[in-house]
Amino acid sequence: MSEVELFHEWGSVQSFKVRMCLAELGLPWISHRIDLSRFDNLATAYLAVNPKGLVPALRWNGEVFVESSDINELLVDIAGGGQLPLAVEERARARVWTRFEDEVVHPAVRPPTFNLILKARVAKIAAVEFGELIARHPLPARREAYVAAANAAFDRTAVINSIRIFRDVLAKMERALAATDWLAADRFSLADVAMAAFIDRLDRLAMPVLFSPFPKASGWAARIRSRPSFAAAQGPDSARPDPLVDTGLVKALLAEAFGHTATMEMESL
Ligand SMILES: N[C@@H](CCC(=O)N[C@@H](CS)C(=O)NCC(=O)O)C(=O)O
Repeated sequence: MSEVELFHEWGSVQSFKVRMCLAELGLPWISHRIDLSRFDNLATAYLAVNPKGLVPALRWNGEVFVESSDINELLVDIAGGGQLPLAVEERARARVWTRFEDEVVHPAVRPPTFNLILKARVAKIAAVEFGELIARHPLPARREAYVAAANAAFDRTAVINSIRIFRDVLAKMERALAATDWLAADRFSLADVAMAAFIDRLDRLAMPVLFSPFPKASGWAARIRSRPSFAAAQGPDSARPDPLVDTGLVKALLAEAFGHTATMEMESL
């Protein structure tokens, strides 16, 4: 079998999904780290791999595949089914979750990640160098968002909006987990892989309190965190060098998101 090569960043949510899938399937892979803090995703060599300048990208049999959810389905096929395939209707349900992660969860994760983790990183790059680097971004929307975010003050409104979405996401998971042991079925699936990346990011953002009104989602998250594939997807600590977020600030944002009686309100959901 041809070797699987993954172009990825350790601190990227969508790369996490693919690394966890690889670990679940027990597929060996070759790692090409694309250091997003140095904007290696915009280097000519990487744009030749993925002209969109995004990670992850997977090279297999000389062909490049992008979009983390599509990559994970391909990996299941490459592994010859592995442990992840489910009954037809369960597979359809799993796709609803992976699309939800791509279209709702990942976009919601970006403002807190940028404001609480990456802003400090961007601030370290000299303005001229940053301008030159970001001008290479092939996606105009991303380029403009980076420039705006780098120059703007901390975007409290966007972060609070995301925190409210996170709570709704956990409420949705709670409802699903009342029906099945895992998100799409009574068996672990790509749905759980996709949402595991969200759990890892909530942990990195120091927002465990969001779980407190949701016992089933909390139990699911504990099961997810204890899977060897979760640790494998996280990679070594040294690979994720961003400083931990300011927990005092996160607490204040959580209180603002839910009112000053945050815990009470969340428990009544
Ligand atoms: N829908 C794509 C999204 C890929 C994506 O946005 N990746 C982020 C990291 S999680 C990235 O490459 N960011 C770099 C940038 O925006 O320049 C997927 O799921 O693969």
